[in-house]
Amino acid sequence: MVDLTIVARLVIEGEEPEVRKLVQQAVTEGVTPDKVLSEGLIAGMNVVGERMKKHEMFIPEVIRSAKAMNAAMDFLKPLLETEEVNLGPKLVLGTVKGDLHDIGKNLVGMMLKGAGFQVVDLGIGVPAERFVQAVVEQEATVLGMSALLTTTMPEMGNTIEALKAAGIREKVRVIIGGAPVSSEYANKIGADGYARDAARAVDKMRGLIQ
Ligand code: B12
Repeated sequence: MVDLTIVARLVIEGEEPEVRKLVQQAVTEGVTPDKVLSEGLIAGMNVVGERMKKHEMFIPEVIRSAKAMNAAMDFLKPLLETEEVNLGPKLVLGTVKGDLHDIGKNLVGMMLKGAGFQVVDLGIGVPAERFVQAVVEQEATVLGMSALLTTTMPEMGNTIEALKAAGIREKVRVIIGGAPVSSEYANKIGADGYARDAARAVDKMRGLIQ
C-alpha cells in the first residue's frame, strides 16, 4: 500500500517521475483521488510554501516541486472530475495589460494549484474587460492580478473599476501582487489583498475565501 507521506516527501524533493508513479499506484490500489491529492500532493506543497517563506527553499526548487505536483495532477484531474469531488475554489489569474512579466505570476499559479485551488491562467497583457469576462464565465471566487511595471500598475485599479461597472465586484475577492505593488497600493485601489510572494499568496487567498 502506498504511503502518502512518501508522496508528500517526493513532492518536496521535486522527484517528478516518482511522484507520478506512486500517485498512479495509490489510485490503482484503491486510494481515492481526493485523498491522494490532499494527503500526498497538497500536503507536500504546504511544506514547500512554509520552507519558501523561511528561505529554506528557493525558486528553482519550488518550481521543481510544483512541476512534480502538476505532472501528477495531469493524471488525477480527470479522475477527480468524474468523482465530482469539489475541486476547490476557482481563481482567475493574469498579468495586466501592457505587462509581459510572468515568472512570478506563474509561480503564484503553481503554488495555488499546489494548495488545491483551480487556477485559470489568462496569461500576460490581459485587459480589464478580459478579466471581467473570465470571472463571469468561470464563476471565479478570486481574481489575482500581477504587475511588474510602475506604468502598468494602474491597470489593476482599472480592472476593479470594470468589475464594479459590470456589477460583479462583490462576487469576487481581488488579490494583487508584483514587485512594485504593496498593501498600501492594494488599499488605495480597493483590492481585497496583497501578497509579496507566492507562499504568502496561498495564505492570503485562504484567508480571503473563509
Ligand atoms: C525577468 C525580467 C524581465 C523579463 C520578463 C520575462 C518574463 N517572462 O517574465 C523581460 C526581459 C522580458 C523583461 C522586460 C521588461 N522589463 Co523587466 N524585469 C525582469 C526582472 C529582472 C525579474 C522579474 C522576475 O521575474 N522576478 C522573479 C519573480 C519570481 O518575482 P516577482 O515577479 O516579483 O514575483 C513574486 C512576487 O512579486 C509575487 N507576485 C507576482 N505576481 C503576483 C500576483 C499575485 C496575485 C500575487 C498575490 C503575488 C504576486 O509573487 C511572486 C513569486 O514569489 C525585474 C527586476 C526585479 N528584480 O524584479 C525586471 C523589471 C521588472 N523590468 C523592468 C523593465 C523596465 C522592463 C522593460 C520595460 C524593459 C525594456 N525597456 O524593454 C520590459 C517590459 C516589457 C513589458 N511590456 O512588460 C523594471 C521595471 C521598473 C519599474 N519600476 O517599472 C524592472 C524592475 C528592472 C529594473 N530594475 O529596471 N523584464
